[in-house]
Amino acid sequence: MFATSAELFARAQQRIPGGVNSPVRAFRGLGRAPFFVERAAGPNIWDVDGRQYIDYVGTWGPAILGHAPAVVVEAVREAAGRGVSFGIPNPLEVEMAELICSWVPSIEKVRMVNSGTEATMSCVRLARGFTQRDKIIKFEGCYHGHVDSLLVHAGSGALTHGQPDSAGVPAAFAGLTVALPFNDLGAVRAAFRTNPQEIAAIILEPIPANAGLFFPQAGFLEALRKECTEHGALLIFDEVMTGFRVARGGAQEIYGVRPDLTALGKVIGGGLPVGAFGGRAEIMDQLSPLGPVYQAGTLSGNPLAMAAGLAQLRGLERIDGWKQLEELGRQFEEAARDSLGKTGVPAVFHRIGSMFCLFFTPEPVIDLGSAKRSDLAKFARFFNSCLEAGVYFAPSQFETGFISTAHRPAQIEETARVMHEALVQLSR
Ligand code: HOZ
Repeated sequence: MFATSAELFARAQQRIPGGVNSPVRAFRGLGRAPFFVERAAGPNIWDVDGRQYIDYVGTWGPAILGHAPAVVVEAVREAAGRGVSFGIPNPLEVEMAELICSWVPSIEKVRMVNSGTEATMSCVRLARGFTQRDKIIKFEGCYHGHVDSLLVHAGSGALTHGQPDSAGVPAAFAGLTVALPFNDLGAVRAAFRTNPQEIAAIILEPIPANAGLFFPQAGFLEALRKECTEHGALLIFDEVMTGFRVARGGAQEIYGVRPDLTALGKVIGGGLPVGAFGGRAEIMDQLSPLGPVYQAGTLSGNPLAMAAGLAQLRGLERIDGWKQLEELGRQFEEAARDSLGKTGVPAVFHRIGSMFCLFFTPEPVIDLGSAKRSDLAKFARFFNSCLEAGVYFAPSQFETGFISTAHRPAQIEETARVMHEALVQLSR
């Protein structure tokens, strides 16, 4: 039997900064301490205190088939029997590279890394090496991992904890990052004008999902593509969240825009630590040992991670997972909109496929500025009511919810009941 969450958190705070290994897990601003997970299966997690939850965090995205799906567990077990790490090429890396390139047409060559942060960091270095330019454009509220030059007006935990510009990032690095409001094409054009021949790349989440969830306005991504091409800059899509989730070929498939480079993670690792970055062959061939841009990793292409990722991706395709996720997402959305209508709570609901967010603001959310108008006290009350009733949503207004193929309509119905009750309480 494990210690209780309270005991574990007290011990953790003595030895782990803030008691957590990633800040957003600390549940700050919610008036409560985090719970500790004992196990997870399908759509559920159980904490060490014996409570069961319907989970809509899904380990922040990777658990697209639910937790511990048999295909993934079996693949990892089988691969582990043959060795857990080689540090030399293995056949599964080749299979993974071929699968990624065949599902995402803009990716002609790909390299595996161990996290989304490594993937975006490598994209930026490669873009700088390829274009021989130093500056990059990013968008406020987009979060690309904890890369120095990308922790400027960042989303996710950095935003939740009020540190969108991290200490420890030299001003000289941050000075090379031009941060602009999302969906503001005029600002992008002005940035190209005032930094002629200096912008190496634009990096963005094509569907920003780390400041809540909002969408590119019609024509925005296409216009970014055009601006980059005209100015000799690269277009980098960070599809760590959306890749293989919103569609088989990610957000770029939905919007029909071809980036030069793409960063991937989460779903491709089946829950193991994995990232990847890829794109046009002439750019990727600038990487060492072919080219002058250095990038490496002892555990990159790790056989367990490759086995887990391949099993998950193939499993998803076998069951036509994206269709199922859309149906579950639609059911969830109908229930949420119905409750908002009945209770009159001023809120904006966003969804694409199995990703969703409920912003506690009456105004449209199109960028970080509008997302930040959300009522965080209301969010905290909603989150806590749902958690107490056995539904676990992401512990921050500035995160996205995820549905998995393991969620059944009955669980969505139960979630709808719990959400409705929480909204009724908020409306009083
Ligand atoms: N939004 C983050 C990942 N995209 C949450 C995970 C974390 O920072 O621990």
